[in-house]
Amino acid sequence: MLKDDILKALLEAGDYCSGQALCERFHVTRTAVWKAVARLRDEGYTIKARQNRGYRLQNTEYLLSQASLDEAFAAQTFLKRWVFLQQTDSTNLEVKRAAAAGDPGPTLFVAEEQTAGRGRRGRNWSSPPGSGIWMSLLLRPKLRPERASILTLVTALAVTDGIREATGLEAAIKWPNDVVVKGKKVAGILTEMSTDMDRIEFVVIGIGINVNTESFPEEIQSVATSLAIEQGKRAARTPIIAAIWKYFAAYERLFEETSSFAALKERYETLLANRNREVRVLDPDGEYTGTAVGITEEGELLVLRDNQSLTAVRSGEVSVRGIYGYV
Ligand code: BTX
Repeated sequence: MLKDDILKALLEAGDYCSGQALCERFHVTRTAVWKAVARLRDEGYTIKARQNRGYRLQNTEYLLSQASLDEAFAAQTFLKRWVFLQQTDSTNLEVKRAAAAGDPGPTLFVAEEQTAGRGRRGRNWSSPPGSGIWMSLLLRPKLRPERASILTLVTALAVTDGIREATGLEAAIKWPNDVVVKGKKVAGILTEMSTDMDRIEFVVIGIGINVNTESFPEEIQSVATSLAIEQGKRAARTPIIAAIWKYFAAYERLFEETSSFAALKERYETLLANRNREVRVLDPDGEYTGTAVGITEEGELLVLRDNQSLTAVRSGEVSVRGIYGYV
């Protein structure tokens, strides 16, 4: 589409681009260029127009685009393909469609906005444009299906380390699929899997991160926060994305090669927000409380129950809540 071509040209230029040059480059009229610029502005881009100089894109470090991803991923070898979308229903659904079409992966979809972002068990995931990272990976790992749930833990580790490296914030993991800063949720992970007989056909790893969100819908205000709220200034999204997949590539390789979480356990426990905290385990067979003491090599949360017995809690139907807050 013309507006995407113009966006790319403005990004590459990093300075004013004359209207005439854009017309000639894309073989369109001045009105067409002007209309495309108006559409980009509607999408939230700040584009300055000056007589005799043309158009200039402002605040480019805060933008997500195919060009910014191309640059971020140029030197890595883990991802084979990455796709930026201005809007989609859900990046997890994008992955499923790509997998059905035979995409071998690893392929990453990143969207500026999701109209049907989902959490676990069909819950809604708020994904407005301009403020977050909504992305999903298509992966075809050589793992037994019963090991796939550990990929959620591997991902939580990569997201936490990526956020820490890119922002300096003390992000931590709320087992099994949230990343928190100061006890509030900044990111959620939704892992889905498709199996064929007894092997994994593909895995979808969906990650949602609140980056520059200033306020949240009332129903999640008390549990949700964003990186910008916690660090008191806006953050550029592309470096965070690049850092996360750098860590993921290393951690996932270690996990797949050894087929064990053992090598990652120590780092995971260091970043585990629940550790040594009192937790309530919402087990459908009966709730109980205890202290989270660590993780097993199978990715279960170890809880020392108030009756002094040690229980390994599997993710899935069980939820864990803090006694005094979300963690
Ligand atoms: P979850 O089921 O653990 O969390 C969902 C719950 O979190 C919601 O019921 C709501 O209370 C709260 N919530 C909703 N939106 C937000 C938000 N933006 N920030 C904090 N809390 C929120 C967690 O599920 C997994 C979420 C994965 C989202 C990614 S985004 C890319 C990919 N595509 C997609 O549709 N889902 C994943």
